[in-house]
Amino acid sequence: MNVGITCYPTVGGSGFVATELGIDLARRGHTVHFISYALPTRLTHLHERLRFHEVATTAYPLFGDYRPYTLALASKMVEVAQHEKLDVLHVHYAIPHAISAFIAKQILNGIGPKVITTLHGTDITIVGRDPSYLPITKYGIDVSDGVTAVSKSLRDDTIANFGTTKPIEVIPNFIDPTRFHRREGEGPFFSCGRKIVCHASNFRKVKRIEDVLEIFLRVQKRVASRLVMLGDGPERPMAEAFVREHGLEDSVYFIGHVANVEEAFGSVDLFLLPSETESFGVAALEALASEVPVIASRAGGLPEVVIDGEMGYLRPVGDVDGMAERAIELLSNDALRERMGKAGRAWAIEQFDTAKIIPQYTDYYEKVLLG
Ligand code: GMT
Repeated sequence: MNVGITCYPTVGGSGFVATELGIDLARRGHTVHFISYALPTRLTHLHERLRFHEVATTAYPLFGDYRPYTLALASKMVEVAQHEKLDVLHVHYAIPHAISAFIAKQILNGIGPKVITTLHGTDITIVGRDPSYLPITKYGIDVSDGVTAVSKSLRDDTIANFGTTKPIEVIPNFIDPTRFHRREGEGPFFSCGRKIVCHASNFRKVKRIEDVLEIFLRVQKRVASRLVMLGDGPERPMAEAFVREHGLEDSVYFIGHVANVEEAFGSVDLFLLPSETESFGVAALEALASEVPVIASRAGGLPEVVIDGEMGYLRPVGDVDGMAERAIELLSNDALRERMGKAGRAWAIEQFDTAKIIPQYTDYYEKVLLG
């Protein structure tokens, strides 16, 4: 198949998932055309069947600060669909990608690719619910030829928020277990005999970064430990101020964005994801595959990824005391941590192995193509 993929190229789960899907499709013999305003962060892999098409938005004084990206993207989709004979145009994150794809399809007047929209999370639970985007998000979903969601929870939220009757196929996010695995003694954070607690995200409000720090504040009083913060974003200045205020400079490391997260995850002891909401939580899955137990909030799709009491613990959103208590328990008990770590990896492979999930996408493409 010739597959067009549009995603946000920046650091974020939807872009990572879209990029890894594209790379895997290319390895399986499909030709994949990424269409976006910049090269997706994780598209570092060279393959003869992988192409990138940059969307340029020309400046014009009348546009002011508002260059019409949605329209430039639609124009590029038309061009790529025509010249590369796309069978499927798979857009990740509804806003504005589903609408650009719809416009492209209208321009192509029935001879273009089928449009499949994958819903990822905040496009439904936060941004898409905002009155300024709600009608257009619902419309983008309704006019797509196929719609997938990364968890049952997100599918249910979509139906509840938008009242759509569009069938939504649940295809969960996936993991390559050969990339994410335990790296005992070889990771970058092994030092000084302290336990390593880790968080990774884009440091947005929804991640509740302050809760990560509050949990660690309690943990480090009881267990010799360090907190490794991977990623960056709007909440980082607040987090750095918190660390200074509590005198934690020697225990909390802000690493920033890292390209090879697998090396980091393979060498930590515990992963924290206390988000306000999380449609899936790819980072939690990456930790599980690396044999790292996860403590997360019982929110959104996280209970579909982390089984409470088997490979970590789920607590209500904001329950920093409960999460800290469980973190202390896990960090103080090597046997328990190891058992949960192994259970998490086994579950990740059983449920979310790339080898099982990618065929669900190609089967779905074929189903949509058959109409
Ligand atoms: O909001 C983010 O954290 C980024 C966002 C994205 O679309 O880039 O992540 C969402 O999609 C990921 C991939 O499917 C999911 O793993 C995340 O749970 C989801 N984020 C939220 O629901 C908050």
